[in-house]
Order: sequence, then C-alpha cells, then structure tokens
Amino acid sequence: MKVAVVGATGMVGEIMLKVLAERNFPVTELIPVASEKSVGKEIEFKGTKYKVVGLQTAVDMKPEIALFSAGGDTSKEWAPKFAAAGTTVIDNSSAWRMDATKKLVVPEINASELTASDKIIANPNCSTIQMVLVLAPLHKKYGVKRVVVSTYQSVTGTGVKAVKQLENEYAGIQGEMAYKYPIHRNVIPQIDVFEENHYTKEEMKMIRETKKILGDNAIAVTSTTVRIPVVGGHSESVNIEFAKDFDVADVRKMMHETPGVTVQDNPDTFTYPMPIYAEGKDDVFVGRIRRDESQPNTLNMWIVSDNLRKGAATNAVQIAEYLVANKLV
Ligand code: 11C
Repeated sequence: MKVAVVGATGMVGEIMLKVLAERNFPVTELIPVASEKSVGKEIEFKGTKYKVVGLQTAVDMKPEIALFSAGGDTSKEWAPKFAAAGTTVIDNSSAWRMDATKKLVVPEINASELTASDKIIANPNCSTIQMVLVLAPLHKKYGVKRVVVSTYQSVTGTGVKAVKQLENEYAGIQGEMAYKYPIHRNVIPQIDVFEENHYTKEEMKMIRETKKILGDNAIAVTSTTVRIPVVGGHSESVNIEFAKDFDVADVRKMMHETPGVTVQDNPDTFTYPMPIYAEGKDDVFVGRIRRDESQPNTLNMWIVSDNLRKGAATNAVQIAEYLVANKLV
C-alpha cells in the first residue's frame, strides 16, 4: 500500500507513523505530508528516511490510503482532492464527522458499514471513542437510555503548544499560552469554543458523535468536558442509565470480553485505570464499575485511554487495516 500521512510532523501524525510501524501495516511506500514550512524535512519510518512533501505533490502520487491529522480546514479543502484522485482518506479532524454522507467509524463497533465507495471516512473525537467502545456492547444488551459524562482531559489533546505551556508553568518559566488560564495547579472547565447553548464544542462532539456511532438518536447524552494538567490520556466518569436492569458481575464479564477494552477494577488492591498506566497503550481501560444506588438500572464507571492512540492514531490505523483486510482499497 502506498500510504500518505497528512500532518506527519504533528503530534498525532508522529504517533500514526509509530502505530503503522508497530502494527506492521503493509506500507510499500510512505508519503509524509506536511505544510510548506516542513516540506523537504526528513522523517524516518522503519529505518528508511523519507522526505516530507506538500499536499498537491501527495495527491499527484495517488496513494491508496491517506491518514489525515492536519486540522479541519486542511481536511475540508484537501480530503476531496485526494478522494477525487482515488485515495481513501481516513480523517482525524471534525470536518466530516457529522456529514450524513460520511461514516464515523470505531472499527470494533461499526466498521462493517464501510464499503469501497467510502472515500472519506471520519475518525471520531478521542473522548468519544473511548466512551463508545465501552457503551456499545452494553447498549446491545441493556439499551442505553441516558449517559452523563464528565471528562478529565490530557493537554496532549490540544497539541504541542499546550504540553509546552504545562512544562513551562511547572518549571516556573513564562512562555506562550495555549489556554486562557494557567493549566499547572489548575482545572479548566472549557475544551474548545462555546456553542450557542453554552455547551462547548467538545461537549457537543461527545453528544452528537455518540448517537451517530451507536446508530441511535434516542440515546440521551449530557457532557461536561474539562482540561486537567495531565499528559498520558483522557479520563472519564460515566454514569449510564439503561432501559433494562443489569447484573454488575455480568457487566464486568462483558467488559473482559470486549476487544480493545482492559478491565482494571479491584477495590481490594486499589486497582483502577489511570493515565500513567494508559499512556502509550492502545486499549481503553475501564474500572470503578459499580451500581448507581441513587436510581434504578444505572451504572457508574471510570474510563481512561491514551487520547493520541485509540483516541486518534490507533483508531485511524485500525480503520485502514479493516479496509485492507476486506479489500475495500
Ligand atoms: C481535546 N478532544 O482533547 C480534543 C482533541 O475533534 O479530534 C481532538 C479534537 C478532535 O482537546
């Protein structure tokens, strides 16, 4: 496969290259793509050096697959150009996610919807992916009625500038700010811009994308998304009300059996998911599984995952793997 990675020098792009190599994706030719200021730079992939090229050069090279992580504006403009050249684009931005003509895919849940005519495929938001992976099997068995989620999100979700802000503040250095407020020794209850209803865009992504991926508009979701001074991954407190009653032991068993999910849940040994364990791993970790005793048919859980891995790069590469395995590219 001739594979282009658009945004190859960015934070997610670098992990995409790492994940492609780790999972031995059948890359015969790699095309690292970035903005004009990075063109000509060299990047290494599996021991071979490749020169970064610009977007038009990459389109002309007609890759079979292009993994995009270069922001919504680049995706809006360039994904259709790659698609017109016959490339299948897997896009990590929010540009196409809610477009009714595009599939929004978490492979373990809905890859079977993909066909060879899907030329632009959307990768969901990181905080959505880790939650829906856990919700999907529970929805099948018990019917999810309502989800209340509060997130504790890593600064890596914002990008290098935010990681630098945290490091600078930690070291007591004045530097550029990615956020309006200090993040070291702080918690910021705003991720992305505010929408008209006073929810943030990140919160609305969790609400809208969950319904689309699970294919059920009747699921009620409400979300509060919060940035915390952490780098290893996003954490989520999730409260789920089901249509039917459940057995906690059965929920735990289902979680053990769900591909891509690892259960870390033992109060006796103080075992629960944390970003320091999730960082650099592909799985979604779930723990603190317990009944919400305040109302019927309701469950509490704690979900943690490396937002740059399953929340972005790994999910995109898994979509590409599905396309290859099913001869859709
Ligand atoms: C964050 N979830 O943590 C965001 C980053 O729509 O893919 C990813 C934004 C997106 O800030």
